[in-house]
Amino acid sequence: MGSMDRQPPQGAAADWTVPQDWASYTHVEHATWDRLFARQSAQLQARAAPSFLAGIDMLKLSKPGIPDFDELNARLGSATGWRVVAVPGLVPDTVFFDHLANRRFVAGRFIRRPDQFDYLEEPDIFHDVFGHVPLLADPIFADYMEAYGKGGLRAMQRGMVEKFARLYWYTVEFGLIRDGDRLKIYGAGIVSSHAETAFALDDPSPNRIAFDTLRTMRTPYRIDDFQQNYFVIESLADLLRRTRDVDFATLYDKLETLPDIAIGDLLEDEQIFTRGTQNYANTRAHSHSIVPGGFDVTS
Ligand code: HBI
Ligand code: FE
Repeated sequence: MGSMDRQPPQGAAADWTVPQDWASYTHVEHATWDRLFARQSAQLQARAAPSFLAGIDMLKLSKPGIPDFDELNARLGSATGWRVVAVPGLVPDTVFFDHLANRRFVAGRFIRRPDQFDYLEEPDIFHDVFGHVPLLADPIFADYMEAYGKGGLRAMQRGMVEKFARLYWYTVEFGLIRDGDRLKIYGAGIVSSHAETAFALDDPSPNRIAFDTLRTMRTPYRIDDFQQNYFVIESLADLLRRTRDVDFATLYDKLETLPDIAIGDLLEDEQIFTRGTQNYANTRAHSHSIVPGGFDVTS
């Protein structure tokens, strides 16, 4: 997480954006996108939220390979008014929130190397665009992301960014959604990860808990491995109501008195879809180191 006074690197604009420079991608880079896209689209047919699947078509442009942001933005813009802008990497929180508040989603322009096909620590263009853009074509989720950006700017003034970022993590990145009597995936960190797509829905290890705004903000998360908790929303409209239409000042007052909830713990009075064994977290020999402010993007 960057401090407020970090300056954009050379070649970046004041708002940290850079040109995508689509013409400079190599054949290998386009082929990496196409292979990842084919594998994830197939795996997600029965597992992703219907609104995510509907949005995947947004990424099928006139040319194969990595999406050209100009062409993508013409389509996304007419669907929901969102745009994708390229940035050099992680941007400071204020810059990130300000882009979201104005319906601009920041995306890395680089793609993982072929030897990083299955695991990468920082978000690349496949995570950022395949993972995030399909739902930005949904009008309700589009409003949620704008509201999140506006809420982030207010959270900064309250010194609550760390807690507020947990809301993003457990919804936008690692959220599950109920679909009839089944659970489906909508979080970008899951849908862009081949291994976590299976783990999040099928593994007995993690807890799957009914989403609650305050509860997620009290729950730390791990950036170096599969999640120990997934939070389940009822619908995108319900998520929007429980975030945009609540007074965060009241929630922050409560957060100042309530302790964090230990990462694998469950509360007595919450709705639980799956009581996890936590076997994976407890037995795995961890090979990935924790990168402060970093991202786990397994795929
Ligand atoms: N920058 N490029 C980029 N992508 C992010 O997802 C991102 C960021 N900067 C800050 C940030 N996320 C966090 O503050 C959010 O998780 C709240
Ligand atoms: Fe992401």
